[in-house]
Amino acid sequence: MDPRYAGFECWVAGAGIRGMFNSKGNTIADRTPACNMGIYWDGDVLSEILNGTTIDKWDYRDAKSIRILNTADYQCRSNNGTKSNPVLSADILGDWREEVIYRTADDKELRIFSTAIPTEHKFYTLMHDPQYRLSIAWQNVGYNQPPHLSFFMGAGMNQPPKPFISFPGTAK
Ligand SMILES: [Ca+2]
Ligand SMILES: [Ca+2]
Repeated sequence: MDPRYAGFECWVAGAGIRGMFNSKGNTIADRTPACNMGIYWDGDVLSEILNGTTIDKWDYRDAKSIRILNTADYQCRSNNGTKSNPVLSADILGDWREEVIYRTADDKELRIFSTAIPTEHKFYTLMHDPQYRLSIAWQNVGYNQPPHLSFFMGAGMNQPPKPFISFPGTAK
């Protein structure tokens, strides 16, 4: 979320530990976002924040979240009480950015949200990564947690490895 530091950022909720940390363990911000899961939503390779029914962009200069989308504006609700998950977040359509699925408040529909923001980055879909694909399954079989790639995606990333995937009935 913060391109000034290599690797991921982390923080803790409810343990009396304040601030955001970089991958070296150094404090890089006093404030932290309300965050349940990450999501690759806009055009850059930084992760956005998926929390409840909302997707936010972390403004690392001012250490605050900026709202991109609130699916509650489209009659959607999160699941699982205080855990507040979507039905699913996953790269299931289109390019490598992730989509997110919610139920409607009346439980009669599933609604799929997909980014409309252009990107300059051209990657294989995230579902081409076997670890990510497995992550999508584990979201739905236990205590919901966000999917993770087997390679680093973020500022300063290398080109992702070419997927080692073949289709049934084809040689390669
Ligand atoms: Ca992004
Ligand atoms: Ca996608």
